[in-house]
Amino acid sequence: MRIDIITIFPDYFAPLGVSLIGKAAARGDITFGVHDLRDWAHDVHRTVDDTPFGGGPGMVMKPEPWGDALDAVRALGAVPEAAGGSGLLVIPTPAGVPFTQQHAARYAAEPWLIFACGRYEGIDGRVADDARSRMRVEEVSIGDYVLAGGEPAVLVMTEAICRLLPGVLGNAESAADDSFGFGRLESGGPMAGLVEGPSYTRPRLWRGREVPPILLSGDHAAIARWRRDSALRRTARNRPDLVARLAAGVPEPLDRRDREVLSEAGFPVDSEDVAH
Ligand code: JD2
Repeated sequence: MRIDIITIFPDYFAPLGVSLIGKAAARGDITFGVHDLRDWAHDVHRTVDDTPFGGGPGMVMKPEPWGDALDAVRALGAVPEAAGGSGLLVIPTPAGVPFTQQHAARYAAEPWLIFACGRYEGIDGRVADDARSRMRVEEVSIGDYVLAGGEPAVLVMTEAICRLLPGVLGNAESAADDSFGFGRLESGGPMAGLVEGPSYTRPRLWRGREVPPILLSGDHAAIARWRRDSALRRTARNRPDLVARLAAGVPEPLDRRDREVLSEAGFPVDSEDVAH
């Protein structure tokens, strides 16, 4: 996979040289191109921003450097990592579609991603419209809070995408674990639609606190049920939005025990809404 990033802060992407992503890049499983938008500025001061038409606070990124940068980076499409793909342009913006695990999985299957990092109050709206006339463009948001620019969003998305690439995760079983529990909100498996409960490792007794004894029982069916109960309780506590989906039978119908656990957690679930 090839990932190109256009930014006014190339140094922001030093973390891509570290950890699992850094190793995958060193192996050649991922190729990163980080490009300074100011290389395509049109004046000696390398200006990339201007005042907003119609008034308002702050500055807006000028379209000309972005148009030229995207044309130049798009011309990299002949490189081997991107062969066969036309490139998908991803533009982080607080006004975008919420980025989810499903986006991460879909992006991980692309041969070539191009990220456009805005700053100030964002990029002149014509840049995305113009790009859309020659490539696929998606505007995405990593969450309902306001960042100062797209760079941290691109680091977040890159991590979510790259950990799904074959061979990037240290151990094969962690990738297989994605069919369970959280992150796997839509993906099926026994924990689909739930956040995970806590996990435990040695020592069995720490600061007077025991690991839940069921986890040491060797009874795999009982452990699976206990973990689902634990996940349901944490989902009830932290994610009422997900409980509402579960109550509607999404992504899987709730069983009798699920409804009992949710009810005890203060979320009575109407049994008429669920399959029996
Ligand atoms: C960005 C800014 C618009 C005010 C480029 C913010 C984001 N979840 C998210 N929160 N904020 C962003 C994000 C992404 C790109 C830019 N700004 C600052 N934009 C209005 C301030 C500029 C994502 N993804």
